[in-house]
Amino acid sequence: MLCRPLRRKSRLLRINIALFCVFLVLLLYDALLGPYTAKNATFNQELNYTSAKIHQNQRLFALFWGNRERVYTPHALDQTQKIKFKHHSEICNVSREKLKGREEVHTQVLLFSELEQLFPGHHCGRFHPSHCQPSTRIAIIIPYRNREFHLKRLLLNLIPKLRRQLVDFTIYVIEQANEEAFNRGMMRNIGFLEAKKRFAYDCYVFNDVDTIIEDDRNLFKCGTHAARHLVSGVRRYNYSLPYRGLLGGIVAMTEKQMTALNGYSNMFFVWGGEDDNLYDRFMETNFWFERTDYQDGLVTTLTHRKDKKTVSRFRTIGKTKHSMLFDGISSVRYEVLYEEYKPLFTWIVVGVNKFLIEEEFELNVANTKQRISS
Ligand code: NGS
Repeated sequence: MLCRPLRRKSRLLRINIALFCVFLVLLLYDALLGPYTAKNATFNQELNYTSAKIHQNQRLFALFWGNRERVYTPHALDQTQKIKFKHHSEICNVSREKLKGREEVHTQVLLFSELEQLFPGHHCGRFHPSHCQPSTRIAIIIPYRNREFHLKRLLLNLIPKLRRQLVDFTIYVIEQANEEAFNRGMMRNIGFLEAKKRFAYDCYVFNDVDTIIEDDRNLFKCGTHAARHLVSGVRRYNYSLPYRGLLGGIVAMTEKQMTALNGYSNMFFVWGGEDDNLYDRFMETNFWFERTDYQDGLVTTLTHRKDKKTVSRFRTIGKTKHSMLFDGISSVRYEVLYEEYKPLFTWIVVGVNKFLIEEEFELNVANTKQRISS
């Protein structure tokens, strides 16, 4: 009789002890493995939002609820709006003589902290010349994933050239978080929308992470009548272009031009085609693009292992005339998973859903076909 409640109690005690042990194991895992992974992340990869950026006390929570984190820098957006730069009456004037001209591409890979020391005076990704009033404010959008070496090299080479061009510029690094195939066109669309949300820039420059301008006379600016392609020759093609209609690498567009084209297609996953699709979009509108003069627009592209190409990209290009009406900035769906305002760039990590995007696209194609045939 007496034993029964005791046995129940001891069973309860055993469950409690077991739960406590599980808790201890989790604590140990967090204490031992947590710093290890975070440390590794710092050495190999500084931009690693899943392990390095999850704050220590959030890690246990992440263990239970998955590591999809929403860690916003508090009030960072307000801070960017609050930064006041002295207004100068004298408009910045860049004459060709004051620029350095063509330079050898620097190949070092510095830490972000070293880059920040090298280029002081940047706040939340923005630089504003200190002695004159820039005539234009531009957003530079860099689609990104797993290419930290390239990003560091690009910043090392691009920032000094832009500083000499005396423009007010803000760099946005748009990272696709998913394991899914990379979609450069969509990252460009998202970069445009996210930058526009923060400020109505006069000009949006889309710069691939592996494309480095060699000459500071290749001015980062937009044209009122035409968009601009800032690449006239690529080093690995012996400073020529593989074909005349190439629109890859670096493109500068105003909001008006971007909106008229409905931006880039969201349908080019993996590698290639989104720039050819952009070319076709120009053909369908009244807008056109011009190219930087040959001697100013030479670029070096950094090498990397190319992802497997998809055959479907040619099919998608063939549909541009109709699909550009529903496929682009008007239809891009994404979720901002993380954002951080670093001195040299604003880092925005986004999640996209390939399945939903493709499903919506096919549905729209079918609807269009039906409308045309009836
Ligand atoms: C074409 C791609 C473009 C790409 C261009 C240059 O074949 O997206 O090569 O490539 N078009 C298609 O795949 C349909 S590059 O020199 O960057 O290797 O921009």
